[in-house]
Amino acid sequence: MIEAELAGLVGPVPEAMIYAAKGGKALRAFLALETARLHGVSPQGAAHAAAAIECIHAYSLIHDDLPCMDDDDLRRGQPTVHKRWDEATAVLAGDALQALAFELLGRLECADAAKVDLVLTLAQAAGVRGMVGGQAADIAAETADVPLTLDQIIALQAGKTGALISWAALVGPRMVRADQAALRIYGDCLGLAFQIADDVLDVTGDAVLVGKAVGKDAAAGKATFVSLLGLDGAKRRAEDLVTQACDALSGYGDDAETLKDAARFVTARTH
Ligand code: GRG
Repeated sequence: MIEAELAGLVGPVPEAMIYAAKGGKALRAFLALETARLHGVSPQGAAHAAAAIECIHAYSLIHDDLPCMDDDDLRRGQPTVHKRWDEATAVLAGDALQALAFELLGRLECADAAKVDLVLTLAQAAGVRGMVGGQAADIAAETADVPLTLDQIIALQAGKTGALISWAALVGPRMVRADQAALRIYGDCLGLAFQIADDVLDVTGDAVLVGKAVGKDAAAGKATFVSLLGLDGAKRRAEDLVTQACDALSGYGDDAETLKDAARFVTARTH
């Protein structure tokens, strides 16, 4: 979809945008489309919301990989955008993906009140109260005198990783102005389980399968779910969260099986 949006544009920035949007698991798009389906919205009807959240995600990965942030050469097994092109292209491609996300939401076909809600809440999830705030806290923690506590890490990750996942899980009820309570629990638990699984993969994962460098957190002496809970404790916590996420969906019956499978995949994944 992002490729189709940029059809006809030439030059390094649109090429880098398409490159960065490809090759991922598309978990956030899947959550948007599946929760839309649960609320009677077709894949076509929710496609712009699914593409919007993947645009924000792709932008965050491009910027996170920059030398001024995590300084990574590989992402999804391929050179990162600033390595494949250069830093200016990486910054601009990230900026343009963020702008494109809101353009896509603006073109979503749903009631105006639902559209405003989706735009507002995505801005909050991506911004200083969400992903950017979490990323800033993570960077600050690297040079702090005292390591973060478990509660502080949970709060940080709820912003850095959780906010976009939670937003994606609420696309369905938001589009039709339905009750959000069950999917809010599902999304919040899934987001935290996802981050714990990421910390576990940083310790146990194979760099080739993960598609990026592993072992960076331990090398940097960072407090993570694994350093605070131990490897088995972290895995158990992630499993408990997946169970909570699945239990929250009981009211949707068999219709929610694919979302439950996605939650189980998050802790079983190798990449
Ligand atoms: C630069 C503002 C800004 C924020 C960056 C998302 C993020 C914040 C940093 C990424 C660092 C990181 C690897 C966090 C762990 C969780 C995460 C977002 C992993 C990547 O998401 P996946 O596994 O990626 O869904 P794919 O490649 O499948 O799309």
